[in-house]
Amino acid sequence: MATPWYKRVSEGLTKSRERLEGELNILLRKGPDLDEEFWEDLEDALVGADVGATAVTEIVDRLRDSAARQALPDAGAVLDHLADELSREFPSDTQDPLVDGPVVILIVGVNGTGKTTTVGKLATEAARAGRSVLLGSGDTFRAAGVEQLDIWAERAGVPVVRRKRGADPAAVAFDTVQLANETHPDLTLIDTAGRLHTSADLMRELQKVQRIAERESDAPVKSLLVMDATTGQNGLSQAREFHAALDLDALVLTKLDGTAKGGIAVAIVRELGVPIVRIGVGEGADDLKPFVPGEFARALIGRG
Ligand SMILES: Nc1nc2c(ncn2[C@@H]2O[C@H](COP(=O)(O)OP(=O)(O)OP(=O)(O)O)[C@@H](O)[C@H]2O)c(=O)[nH]1
Ligand SMILES: [Mg+2]
Repeated sequence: MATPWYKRVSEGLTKSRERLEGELNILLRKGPDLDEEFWEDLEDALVGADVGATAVTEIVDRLRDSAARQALPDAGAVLDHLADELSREFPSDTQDPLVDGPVVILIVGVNGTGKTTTVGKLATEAARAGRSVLLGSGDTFRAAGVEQLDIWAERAGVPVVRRKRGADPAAVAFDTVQLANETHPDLTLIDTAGRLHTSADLMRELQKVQRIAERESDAPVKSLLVMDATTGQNGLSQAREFHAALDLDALVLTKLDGTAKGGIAVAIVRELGVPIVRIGVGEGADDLKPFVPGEFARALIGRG
C-alpha cells in the first residue's frame, strides 16, 4: 500500500489532509449518527478544502444515497466511502499526452505557477525513461527564465532551442518545431512566459504561438496549463480563460505541498473537463508525480 509514490504524494498533501482529517475526526467525535447535522458538517468540511460547492453537493448526495441503500451503519462507514466518491469525480480513462509521443506540448499559465520548473521536471522524467526530449525556451521576456530552463536542461541532458531576449515567442516555437521535425524527439516541451489571463494582448500572443506550432509541426501539438494549487478558486477563473483561448488538453497542478486546499483538484477538473496529468508536490526534480485519482483522494482525506 505505501508505495514510494503514495508516500511522497501523501507527504505533499499533508496540509490538505491535516485540515480535512481534522474536520472529519471532529465529525466522528460528535457521534455515529447520520443526522442532518452530520451531512451539513461534511459539506462544510469539503467546501473548506476547496472541492467546490456543486461538486460537494453531488458527492454528499451520492453518499447519502449509498448510506440509505447500502444501509451504512454510521458516520465512520460513510467517511470510508468518501475517498471513492471523490475519486469518481475524475475521469479514469484519460490518455496521458506526455507519454504518447511524438508530441509537442505548449506549457502555459499565469506568472509564477511553476511552468519552467514543471518543464524541467517533465524533461527529467522523460529522459530517465529513455525518451528523447527537446525543449523550447519560449519565455523570451525574462532573461532569468531562459537561464532557469538551461539549468534544468543541462541536468536532464536535453537540448534547448532559444532566441535572444525580447524575441517573438512564436519564432521560438517555430524554430523548436522545425528542429523537432528534423530530429523526431519523443517529447517536445515549449516553455512560455507567465501571463495574466486578463491580458488580451498576451493571450493573443499565446494563440499565435499555438497557431504557428500547429501549422509547422509534423507531430500533434497539445497545450498544458500549469496551475498553482495555492491560488485556490482564483486559479479556476484563470484556467477558464486559458481554456477558452487555447482549448487545453491537460493540466498540471503544482504546489500542492503548499496548500491546505488540495480539493481544488476536484473543482478544476469538474469545471473544465480537462484531465490533471501530473501534480507538483515540491521544488525538486522528483517532486512531480502522476495523478492517480483514487490514491490522490485517499491521500487527501487520510482514510480508506
Ligand atoms: N513548493 C513547490 N514549489 C514549486 C512547485 N513547482 C514550482 N515551484 C516553485 O515555484 C516557483 C516558481 O516556479 P517557476 O517554474 O519559475 O514558475 P513559472 O511559472 O515558470 O514562472 P514565470 O515564468 O515567471 O511565469 C519556484 O520557486 C519553484 O521552485 C511545487 O510543486 N511545489
Ligand atoms: Mg518560467
